[in-house]
Amino acid sequence: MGIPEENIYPHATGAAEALVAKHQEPQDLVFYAGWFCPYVQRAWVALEEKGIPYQYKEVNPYKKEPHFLSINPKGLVPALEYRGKALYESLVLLEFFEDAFPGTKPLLPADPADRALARMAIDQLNKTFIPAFQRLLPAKEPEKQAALREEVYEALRKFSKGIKGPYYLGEEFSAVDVAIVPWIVRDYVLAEHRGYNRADVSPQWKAYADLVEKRESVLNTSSLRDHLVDIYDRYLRNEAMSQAAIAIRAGRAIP
Ligand SMILES: N[C@@H](CCC(=O)N[C@@H](CS)C(=O)NCC(=O)O)C(=O)O
Repeated sequence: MGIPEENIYPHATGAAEALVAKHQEPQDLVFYAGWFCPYVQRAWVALEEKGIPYQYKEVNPYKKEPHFLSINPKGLVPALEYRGKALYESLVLLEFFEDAFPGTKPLLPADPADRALARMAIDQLNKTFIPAFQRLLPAKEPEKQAALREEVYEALRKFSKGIKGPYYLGEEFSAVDVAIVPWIVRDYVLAEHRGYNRADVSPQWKAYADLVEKRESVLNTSSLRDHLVDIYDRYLRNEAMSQAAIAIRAGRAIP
């Protein structure tokens, strides 16, 4: 018996569907992706920003098919194959793109200390905002929602203080923006169901979020909201069976 997530809508829609259609030719880099996944969108936005050639292959990671498990034994998207090697973990993939394609537009600053600062901001996001976002989704009682919403706000206020503007590191869209933007694209779920409001975080946050979600690479890698509703409804009812949902329920770190 499988899990309900095995029946998610099978492919990208809207602008993302058009982009997928342009990336079907065989390439050295095969990108195993799920249209709905924020971690996939990180890697996908980076590929687009850098103009790296890739072949897009849609995977339903909830089905745990043997071929996909042979690429990523954790059974998570995104993953990729590059010249006979299998790689995964969205943030590792961002670093890989920087290292393997040096002639492309950099997403990390040139100065080593500035690179470290960018990585620290990303690390902080992964440890605070993203788990808080994930914990707020299934919270039902109003008091619990208020407390968890505050955790989201606190993480974002801390992040906002570092925004140089208009993007996190200044004039250039960078890996820090890539690492957070998929959750900005999806924060309407918290706004519609959990009382979240960008303006309640801070004016800097609202201006930043309103800007980055309109970036071309972000729009082009976003599917229509229609089929995301099913996925997020399961999170909101606390019935999701993804590895992240199971980890959050058990009080463990998300994989
Ligand atoms: N830490 C991983 C997380 C990836 C992840 O959780 N992907 C989800 C989809 S958004 C997945 O593949 N889930 C399959 C499952 O939960 O079984 C990364 O950064 O790439």
